[in-house]
Amino acid sequence: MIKLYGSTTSPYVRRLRIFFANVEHEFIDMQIFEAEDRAFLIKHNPTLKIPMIEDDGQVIFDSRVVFRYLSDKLNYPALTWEQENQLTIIDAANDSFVQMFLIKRSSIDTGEDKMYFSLQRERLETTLAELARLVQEGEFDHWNYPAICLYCLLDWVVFRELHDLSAFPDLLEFHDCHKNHIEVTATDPRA
Ligand SMILES: N[C@@H](CCC(=O)N[C@@H](CS)C(=O)NCC(=O)O)C(=O)O
Repeated sequence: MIKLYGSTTSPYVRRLRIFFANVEHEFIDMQIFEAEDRAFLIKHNPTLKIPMIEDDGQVIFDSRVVFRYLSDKLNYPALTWEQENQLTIIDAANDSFVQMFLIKRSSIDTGEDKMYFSLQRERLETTLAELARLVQEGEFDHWNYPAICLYCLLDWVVFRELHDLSAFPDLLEFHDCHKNHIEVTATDPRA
């Protein structure tokens, strides 16, 4: 059986848990900043990031590659180039949010006027604005993998109170519209 290593709060893990909803798998909930699980990660995954999977001895790192691996295995259609770009935009925003979150958890003031922080803030504005435009154009009307990834990003931002999304009503509406899927409620990090 496929083993999915992750945590209940990571938006990158949650997208796979939702995508894996109909695939038999074991979910291993890790505390990656605590000694025992960190030692496991160091041994098996040099990126020291979750998610990762293990399937029949094959270890795969990175949500995007795991998605590709599983799509191949299940004969799902590949993403279009437009969808690949949508994922890149979602991941760019997600990575910047993760960085800012970890910096804040290191007790550093991310509001400071520093180049690194302005680059992240600028990227968050451009990526969120583009995602809002794509939502408005109907690009996320189907509950497919890119839409799942967008939902997980937005719900994590709301859950961790990382950004005021009120300037992006389309994103808030999209978020609200998808909150009741069974696989979404089953993976709610607040539960
Ligand atoms: N590109 C990776 C990003 C994964 C990622 O950033 N995961 C975070 C958790 S949300 C992590 O493990 N961070 C640990 C760290 O940065 O030290 C993916 O898509 O899987």
